[in-house]
Amino acid sequence: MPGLSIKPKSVTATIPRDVDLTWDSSRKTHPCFYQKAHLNYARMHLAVAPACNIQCNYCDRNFDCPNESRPGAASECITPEEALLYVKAAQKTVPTLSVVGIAGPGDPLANPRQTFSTFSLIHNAFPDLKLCLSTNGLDLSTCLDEIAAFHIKYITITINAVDPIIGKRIYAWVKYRGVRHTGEDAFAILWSQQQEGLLALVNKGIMVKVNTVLIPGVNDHHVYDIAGRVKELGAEILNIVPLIPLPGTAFAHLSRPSAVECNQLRTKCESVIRVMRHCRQCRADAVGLLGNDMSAEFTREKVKAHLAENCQLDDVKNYLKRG
Ligand code: CLF
Ligand code: SF4
Repeated sequence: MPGLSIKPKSVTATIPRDVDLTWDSSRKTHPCFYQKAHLNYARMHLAVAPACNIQCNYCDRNFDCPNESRPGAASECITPEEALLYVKAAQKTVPTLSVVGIAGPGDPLANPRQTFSTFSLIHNAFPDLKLCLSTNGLDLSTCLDEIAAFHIKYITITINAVDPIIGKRIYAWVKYRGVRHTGEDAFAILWSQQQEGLLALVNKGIMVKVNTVLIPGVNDHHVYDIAGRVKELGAEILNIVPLIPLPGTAFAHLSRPSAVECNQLRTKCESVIRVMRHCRQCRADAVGLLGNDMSAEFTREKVKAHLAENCQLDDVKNYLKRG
């Protein structure tokens, strides 16, 4: 592993946690981190992150990142400035908006300029909105300062394996510090960075959810081990999401796990970690309550029309001129 300073085995200790995150009452308005909130509080995803730094074997880049979103239609990517205007528009039309997240369509941290420019604009304009991101975790440790600077308090890391034999079947390659790795090396780097990143976030008082894609015949017998390990590292919640087998991917031939299979596994894992049961595998440009996606109302054309009607701000005028 040329150029690597972090060895996978260096992250073995259970964290000495002096921060109890369960006191954090603000999560009661986060629709994903607190189940009851999803009926009353909305989230908005800003699709500003097109690139990815790894290749999961269930992913087709023509679709949204399946780690945190449902394939179906490729998202239209927007700029950070446009993202701010989308949030301004949402303030009028989605009054229950409590969280703004970046979840793709690639990996937010593989697009740090777009991701943190967006969070900076949103944080300055709307300091009361919670900021959230979902990542594969590879570049977490290099982004900790920005994460702290913009008060990003909710982070999801997708962790699909904690064992290299299983992990190497899930990832085709990992690009780290400019070098592309494959096989067990690729997984070792990713897993090392995921552990390091998770520990660092928890020690900063940031709430971490782990998403695990349930892949039949690959990691289904391994999810309980993942649950135990990420709990040791300080993750708050585990979200088991069923594989969506996409045509043209290495896992296209696998079947989608049934709701019964998912729920049995969730119940088993609940003995070691809090488990999310209300995930909607939403799109990278989802808007609204989890059960009521309004993303069709947030196309470029509709946002422009809404802003022209409702706002007189200079930045809006400039945006409309640029058209
Ligand atoms: Fe979005 Fe994800 Fe934040 Fe929620 S979604 S970035 S944590 S604000 Fe939520 Fe959607 Fe499931 Fe994600 S229902 S796919 S868990
Ligand atoms: Fe695809 Fe997301 Fe995996 Fe990147 S992290 S390869 S976008 S599923």
